[in-house]
Amino acid sequence: MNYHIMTLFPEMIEQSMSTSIMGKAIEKNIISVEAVNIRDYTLDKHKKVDDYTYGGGAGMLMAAQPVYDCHRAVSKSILGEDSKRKVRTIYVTPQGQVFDQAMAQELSAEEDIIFLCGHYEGIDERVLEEVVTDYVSIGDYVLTGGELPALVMMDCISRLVPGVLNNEESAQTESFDDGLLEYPQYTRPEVWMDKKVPDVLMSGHHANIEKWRHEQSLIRTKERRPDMYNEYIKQNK
Ligand code: 4FL
Repeated sequence: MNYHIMTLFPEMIEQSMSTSIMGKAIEKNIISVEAVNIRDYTLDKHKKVDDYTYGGGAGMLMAAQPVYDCHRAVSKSILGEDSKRKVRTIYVTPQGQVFDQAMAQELSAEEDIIFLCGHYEGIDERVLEEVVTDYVSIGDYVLTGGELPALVMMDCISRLVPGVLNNEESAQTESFDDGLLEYPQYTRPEVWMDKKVPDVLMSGHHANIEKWRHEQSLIRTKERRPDMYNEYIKQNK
């Protein structure tokens, strides 16, 4: 998996991706991260990338030219000079489809993904029409830029790429896998602050443990995520 992030703040991407599980996956050459500074592509003599909006209103927009030239350069580095193929290009925006585990699963099969991170009030619509293949949001809120959403998506996608997690980590059944939240879990000591670990977990009876965990998942999902619970009931009728 090769990520290419078009941004005005490449250090923000490089810093976050160099640590922990991501850092290891990069060292192992399972994933690669290339943060490209859109500012390097501006033709403006003062290195400006933003401008006022036609029609007025507050705020500045990123201009089409640096974004387009940056995207051309990144695409060329992936595909070579002549290829007509389009590289998956995700514009991170609150105006997109909301990112979820299923989308992460689908994207984890790509060889290359370009993330376009906006700043200011957004990007000139004409260049978006030319380069963007997917508009993706991470939720209904506004941030100062698209870098954090891009990092969130890369984190989520990367842990689905074979070899990024070790066997123990990936074998773990987890929330969203089957459309239910994870059951409660406990480690030593057996009693903490007068609270005892549920007896069934100490019984060694694997069928009973499985049954208890599934029941707990149902109870927890109904309580905390009634939307997910209703969907699960509908699917498993
Ligand atoms: C992107 C917010 C995706 C939520 C500002 C610039 C954003 C965002 N999901 N806020 N991009």
